[in-house]
Amino acid sequence: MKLEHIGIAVDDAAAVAALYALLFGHQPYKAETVAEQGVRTHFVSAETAKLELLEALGPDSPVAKYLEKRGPGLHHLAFEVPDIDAHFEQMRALGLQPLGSAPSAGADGKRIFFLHPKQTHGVLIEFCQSIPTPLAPTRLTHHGAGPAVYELGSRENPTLLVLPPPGTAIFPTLEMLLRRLEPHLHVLTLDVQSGSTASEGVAAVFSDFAVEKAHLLGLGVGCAAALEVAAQQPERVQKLLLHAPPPGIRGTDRAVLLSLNSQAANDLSAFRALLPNALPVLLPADEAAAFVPDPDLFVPLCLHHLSAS
Ligand code: CMX
Repeated sequence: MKLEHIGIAVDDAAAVAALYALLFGHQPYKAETVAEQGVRTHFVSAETAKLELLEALGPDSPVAKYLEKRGPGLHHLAFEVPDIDAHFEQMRALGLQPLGSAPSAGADGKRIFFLHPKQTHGVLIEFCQSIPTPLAPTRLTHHGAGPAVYELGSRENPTLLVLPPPGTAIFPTLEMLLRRLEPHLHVLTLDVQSGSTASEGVAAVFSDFAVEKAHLLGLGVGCAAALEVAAQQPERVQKLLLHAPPPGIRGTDRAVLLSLNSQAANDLSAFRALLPNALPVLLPADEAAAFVPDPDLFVPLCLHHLSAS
């Protein structure tokens, strides 16, 4: 079971956010009102921990009661479970009494329930399950039919431009990956559709989202688009990550060949010559790897490569 987040009751979200930015180097990457829980949430990444700042929406909010009785501070620990309904029943079978008659909607696309701190030696425990909620694209309408762009995370974080295979809708596994990257990065996912090239799409994203430079992540066939962009706009590409490039993928006129065999190192040195300002990183994957990697393995690896100089 994974610790999903730590809830912290706050009476001044802006002051806490400013202090945490100093301590952890990150501004909140998302704020959300959860009327059903009587709270407004602000999510902050502290690298290995996700912190949920909780503001009371009104005097009846459980957070208002908490602040009144105990003052600001640690409020709850939330653990992710694979099946929240089954877990709810399991708690009952153990003789515990989860709050509410069933799991309910929480922040950050989750279904949640709590165990009362009286039952758990003074610690309010939440269980949660992420429920895929379709991402809404921001279409670049003034570029004609244009590519679809999905934006997640704070614009104050470094930008990661994700290039999946053209025409890829954001299906649940990809969405899960993007949401796991969201606390750490400003994530723009570009779905290049027919009628425009990757370079055109990326140029539109750079201008529409006022992005000067970005890391690129090619996924599967999307590696071809990432290579094309990196070759054409090297000054705007910081690091280039390629996951599961199909064998034999080639750059444009400069014929970059990347494969997953022992030739990869040679191929990458050729690529470095082509892209002196970028640091290409070929993430390990076997030939049969799905183009969307396992977030548990991929996200730490990706963050490690992106933070290395
Ligand atoms: N941690 C530890 N103890 C807590 C607590 C907390 N978060 N909240 C309340 N308590 C303690 C109180 O101090 C009090 O202890 P004493 O009797 O020793 O004084 C006792 O629990 C009862 O407190 P209360 O003020 O009478 O509160 P209630 O029993 O009415 O409600 C609780 C407590 C946990 C049921 C209520 O706060 C609740 O339903 N919380 C879950 C909902 C919630 O917090 N939602 C926001 C989360 C949003 C998200 O993550 O998505």
